[in-house]
Amino acid sequence: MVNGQTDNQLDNQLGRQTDEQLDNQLGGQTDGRIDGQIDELIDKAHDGIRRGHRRAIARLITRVENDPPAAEKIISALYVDTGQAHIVGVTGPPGSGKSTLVNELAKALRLRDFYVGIIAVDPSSPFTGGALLGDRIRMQDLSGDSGIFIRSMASRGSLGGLAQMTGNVAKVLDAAGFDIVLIETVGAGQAEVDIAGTAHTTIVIEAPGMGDEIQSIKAGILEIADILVVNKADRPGSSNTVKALKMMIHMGMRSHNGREKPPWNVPVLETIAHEGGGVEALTEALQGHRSYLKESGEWQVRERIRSREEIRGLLQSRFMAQFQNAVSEQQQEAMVEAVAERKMDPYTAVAQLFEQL
Ligand SMILES: Nc1nc2c(ncn2[C@@H]2O[C@H](COP(=O)(O)OP(=O)(O)OP(=O)(O)O)[C@@H](O)[C@H]2O)c(=O)[nH]1
Ligand SMILES: [Mg+2]
Repeated sequence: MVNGQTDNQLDNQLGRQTDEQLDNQLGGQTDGRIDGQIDELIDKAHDGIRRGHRRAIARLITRVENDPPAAEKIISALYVDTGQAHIVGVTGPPGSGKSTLVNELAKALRLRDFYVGIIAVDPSSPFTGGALLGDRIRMQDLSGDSGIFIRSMASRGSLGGLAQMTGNVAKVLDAAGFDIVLIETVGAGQAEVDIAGTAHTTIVIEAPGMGDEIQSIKAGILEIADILVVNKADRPGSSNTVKALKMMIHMGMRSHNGREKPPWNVPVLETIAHEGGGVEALTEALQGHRSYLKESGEWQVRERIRSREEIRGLLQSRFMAQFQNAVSEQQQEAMVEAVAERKMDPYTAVAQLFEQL
């Protein structure tokens, strides 16, 4: 690999076509010819990143993102190979330094000989417009490393749920032999919390300043943190933020009425991401959390929760699809009209619609 170039740049230079160009040519259909092609890609993914099949992995991911029937086939074929990777969610407010930290974390993990996949969800947030370009530049020093694979995903226009899509992309990387998959999302809403649900470990990043903490609590994001990071520790107020977060974790533990969990003390770490400060300690904490999950049995518990959610999600989409097929738009609208005008109650409407299935 040539240093400092993205896969796409390399492809263009080498006169190859990008995934999008190839896929457009093929019309995104799923006829026999393309299924044959998918079989070939799946075979390569089985051999995985250790055999250098980057292109096949990239193309499979494009398929998973853009072509639901192909995605079903791909995930079904690869699923048996998944379950090995440590899936890590990295979330936090816009501009808190997620990408910079993911970048440094990936480098530290590579030094430990791990293969690292990175999924950046919606990196060009409206808050920090042009961030995608910044990410590209920052991640340039990673793209020359054949043990690192970076993929950006836009949340808008993705078919199916974002969490489902992200989970599927992570599965392809898992099956292809990546040891760790880092998923960066802006911590702003339910979608991010859902994505954290697909991760074994969730790292929540904050920056010094009270505003951020209050925002996080509103979004319920502290609840999902396995590791808390106060990045930009070079800025004033960092130790106060650490203190405040530790206090909130403590209170959260006391008021927590949920499932009994084996003890894990959520560490609150300080980092200076753009200088690599504190990244070693974060890497250790990440490894520590993985060991904790494995040794306590919590890994299997989380896998079970995730699998249950996933099956439910797929069932829901399938029921809805079946419903949309069975009941015409006009019939549905007629019911809406009747309920809005108080000619029918919503329960009766649903009962009648259900009978048509
Ligand atoms: N002073 C200081 N600046 C930092 C630190 N870490 C990152 N930055 C800077 O903060 C800015 C935002 O960093 P990003 O890594 O893009 O933040 P992000 O959370 O990924 O941003 P979005 O993806 O847009 O939400 C960049 O200009 C970084 O160089 C740090 O530890 N200290
Ligand atoms: Mg970012």
